[in-house]
Amino acid sequence: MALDQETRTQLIDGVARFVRDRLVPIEDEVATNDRVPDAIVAEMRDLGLFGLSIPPEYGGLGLTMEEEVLVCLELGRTSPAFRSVIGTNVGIGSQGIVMFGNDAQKDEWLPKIASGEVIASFCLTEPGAGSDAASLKTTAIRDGNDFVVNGTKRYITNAGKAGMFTLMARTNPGNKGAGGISAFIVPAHLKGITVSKPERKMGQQGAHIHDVIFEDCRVPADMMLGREGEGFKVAMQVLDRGRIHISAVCVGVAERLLADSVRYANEREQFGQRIGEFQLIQAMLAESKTESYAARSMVLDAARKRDRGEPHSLEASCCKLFASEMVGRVADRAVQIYGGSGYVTDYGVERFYRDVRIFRLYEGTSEIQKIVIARNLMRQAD
Ligand code: COS
Repeated sequence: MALDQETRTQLIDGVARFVRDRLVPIEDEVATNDRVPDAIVAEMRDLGLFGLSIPPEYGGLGLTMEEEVLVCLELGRTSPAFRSVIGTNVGIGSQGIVMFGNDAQKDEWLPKIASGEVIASFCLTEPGAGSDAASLKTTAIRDGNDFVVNGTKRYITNAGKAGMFTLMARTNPGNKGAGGISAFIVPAHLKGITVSKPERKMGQQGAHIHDVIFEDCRVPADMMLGREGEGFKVAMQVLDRGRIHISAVCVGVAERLLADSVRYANEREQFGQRIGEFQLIQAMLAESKTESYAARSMVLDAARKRDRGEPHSLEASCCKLFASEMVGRVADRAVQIYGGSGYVTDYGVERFYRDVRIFRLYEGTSEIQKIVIARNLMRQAD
């Protein structure tokens, strides 16, 4: 159920204040140290950010998708690494349980995920299965009351801190396609799980990705999420939702970069006037505004569609495609408007330029979004 107007305003204002007063001032420090301070994580817990999408009966805020988008628009106004701290609990790590978990699974995991006591992580991607997720090779073979899991998952966000994994594995090796895959909740403390050291990456320092290696890891059969053979659909529906969430973050970052660009254009003088007086600079500002406004409108529309219980896979992919590409262009223009300073670390613009590159890759590349959109169009026309 949607929040009443007053509570919604309080929440969004509270997040906006937290971003402005607590996160923006330490963006550079977090990037340099590759670490979000524990005190900040504790404040995120207190604000309820880990439980944005978890139903209130399990201790979360139970936001609608539209409300979650509004929060993400605010969270996007700082380094995306901060959003990543809560991202998997709010999205891909928890939503399999919210959508497909049975009562016992929900009772056990959701309150701890909502409070941030447990970090939830999503294990789909493998060394040989990125965009072609249905070709994943990790197996989960039934043995008595357990499934025995073997395989390697790659680039798994928050795996180093995870208390549980939502795992997609092949329970029927005879079926090499999507139908052979099942989803599981896997407590991170089980024997046979190794998490590698974090990868070094282009941007979003402070957010970490790891390999997760399963070797004869025995997962109790009652940890299966949904029905056997339906794990791919669990993953796809989790991703449909996640793509709206990520799109909102892209819009938030774009709005931040545009605000910074406008401020700089108003201050910086060349040829005896503020650079914002030049029409070529104005054109860049206008293009960034138009595109971020379009993306904002799309994301809110897709979120409302989901809230109404309507199919939204196509719209989620349209948003992810447009918003992630859009923020790349906005970041590029921001560097251009800042000129040489845009390339210098102290100004932070080059950091955002690197940070946003991942948006076109994770939770489905731009090319995958185009496939999803086109297939949906063709199916609708059938
Ligand atoms: N919701 C529900 N079910 C879905 C679905 C969705 N959004 N998308 C696909 N399915 C179902 C299909 O209906 C099909 O079921 P049936 O066999 O019962 O008809 C099944 O899943 C297989 O779908 P499809 O044939 O489309 O699978 P493909 O192997 O062709 O791949 C893509 C589909 C490419 C869209 C998928 O692999 C994908 O999204 N890849 C990107 C993965 C990704 O985002 N990775 C990021 C990792 S997380 S950071």
